[in-house]
Amino acid sequence: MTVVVGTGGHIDHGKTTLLRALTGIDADRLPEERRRGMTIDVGYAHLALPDGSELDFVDVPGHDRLVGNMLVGAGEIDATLLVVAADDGLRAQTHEHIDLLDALDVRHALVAITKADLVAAARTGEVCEAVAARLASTALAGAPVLVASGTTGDGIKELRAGLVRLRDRVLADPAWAALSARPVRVAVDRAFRIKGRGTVVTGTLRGGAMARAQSLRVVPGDATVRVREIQVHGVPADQVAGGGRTALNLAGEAVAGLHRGVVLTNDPDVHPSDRWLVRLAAPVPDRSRFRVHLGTAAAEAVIGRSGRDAIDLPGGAAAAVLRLDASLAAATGDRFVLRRAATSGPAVLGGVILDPLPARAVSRRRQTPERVAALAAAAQVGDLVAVRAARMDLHGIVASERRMAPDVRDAASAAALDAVRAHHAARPGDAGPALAAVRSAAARAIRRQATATPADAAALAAVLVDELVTEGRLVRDGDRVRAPDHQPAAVDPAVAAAMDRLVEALAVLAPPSLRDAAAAAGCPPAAVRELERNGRIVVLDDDLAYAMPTYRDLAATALALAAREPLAPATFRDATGTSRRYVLAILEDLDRRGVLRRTPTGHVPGPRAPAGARGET
Ligand SMILES: Nc1nc2c(ncn2[C@@H]2O[C@H](COP(=O)(O)OP(=O)(O)OP(=O)(O)O)[C@@H](O)[C@H]2O)c(=O)[nH]1
Ligand SMILES: [Mg+2]
Repeated sequence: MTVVVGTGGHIDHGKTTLLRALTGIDADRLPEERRRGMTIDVGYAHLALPDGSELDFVDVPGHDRLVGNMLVGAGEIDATLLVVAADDGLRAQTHEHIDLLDALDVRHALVAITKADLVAAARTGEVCEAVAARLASTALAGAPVLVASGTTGDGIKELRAGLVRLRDRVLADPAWAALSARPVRVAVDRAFRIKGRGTVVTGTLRGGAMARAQSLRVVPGDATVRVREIQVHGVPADQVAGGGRTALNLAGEAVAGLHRGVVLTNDPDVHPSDRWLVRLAAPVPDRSRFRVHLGTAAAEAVIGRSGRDAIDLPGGAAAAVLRLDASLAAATGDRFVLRRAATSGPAVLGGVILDPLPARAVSRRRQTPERVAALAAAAQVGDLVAVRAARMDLHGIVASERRMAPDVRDAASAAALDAVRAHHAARPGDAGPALAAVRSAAARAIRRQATATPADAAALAAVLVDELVTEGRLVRDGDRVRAPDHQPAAVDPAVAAAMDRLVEALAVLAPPSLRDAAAAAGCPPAAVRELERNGRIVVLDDDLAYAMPTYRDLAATALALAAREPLAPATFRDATGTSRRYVLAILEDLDRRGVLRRTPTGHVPGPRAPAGARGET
């Protein structure tokens, strides 16, 4: 596991020179950088330590116009090496970089006072004190301050030792262990093509180990790429532990579109999103505009802090919704920076993503200060279990995991039990309502409490009713449900047998006339009505009825055909091997129920067709 240290500090204060003295590597790799003697884009270096491990460096520019590039580097570091020139002291970008590192909550830092060879020791001492005082109120507070010269080499040995101690502090941080337990995530900082080799990207490897031939999602987007080759410091590796700088040679159709800012990951919690619920270090006015920097990406963002989104959090922090002009790869707990070029110097604000996919519609009513504060507290400390619970509480459901917040589950249970009780009250002798009706009642209750698609609500409701049965709060008899204390009136065994015979007679594609079939089975009219009410048969017209399972099959066939192209009666007749009389009655019935819709060219899926059958994906 390799720790990544990012430089910071004012232009020309000696960052790149210091890295060269420490590592022997010139991080200024671009011809223009070498010509002008200044860093323009992020550069990289690494240092082999006596214990055989390595330390990686990201070198950033100090120029005031290149703060965006500074943040590409600072977005994926574990610690910072803040550089201040003894002859110049704290300057504009020293302050700005400190503010940005503080906003990103970079808590591990080492300060190097460079160019000590140019001034008297007393002056160097003053600068040391000034830097320590400036850091006192930031995340970098208490950082050791060392004095060196990048040109004479004085103090470089001590600085290396200081970097080893810095690394050890990072490794001892529980946040580091938590990070390495996460899935793989690489925020791309460079993407380029090498002739004969294809596309190579570089970035800091977050999360656990990565191996050759592994597939990764490209976020944003829905493509995947395959890792063809891994290189660490120019040396091929079959596998790398998390942390550290990595170069990846990638295969897959999406490689051509890779660029700085995209994320390669196998983490299901990383989502492409242009709307985030966030915690800001301090409140800012509704509709203010900022540039947001996250990882190696950036976008323009507008703050939403009106109505439900204007929540104040403990410690002077504030919740807000950020609307971005582009989708970025985001996960709960990610830290970002907001920057605004104000008239009186640049303004910087740090934040944490609370929810990359904030609630919409019905679930928005659940966005209370208490729930958002609970999510913020969990995200702040990176407690993933607590984050999941708090996010479910905020949304009401987690459809993908078929889970509901306790209050939603309670409401849905109450609706299911009420439906059963109401049925028993209306028809005391009846076996109980149909399972489907009870599930529907629960599904409706879920959709009153939380934003859920009809299909998700139905799936959640089905699980819930099963649980109520398991818990003994409901009893299920076939496709009927009843209360545990409900005793249906005993049915005359002779009539029950006649009912069964009739259902069987109607379980064919072309059933006989209902009247004849009932007479043949010995089933009295009241028992026929009972079968219809209980959903065991479907009566299409005075003299045509089907057993329920047969009817369901026919309806499914009709729907499948209609989803492909408008369904003509003759096509349906041929597909089922029945006659015109039957198919017309079935199509009419499905039209009445809204499952199909009649058009001049034939029947098509109707407004109440199950999702997916309407040709929508
Ligand atoms: N005398 C002296 N000169 C130094 C020292 N460190 C850097 N310099 C000189 O200061 C100038 C700027 O050094 P760089 O290392 O490029 O500064 P930088 O902080 O990387 O600058 P940017 O990347 O543009 O922000 C160069 O001419 C260096 O030779 C030092 O310790 N002593
Ligand atoms: Mg430089």
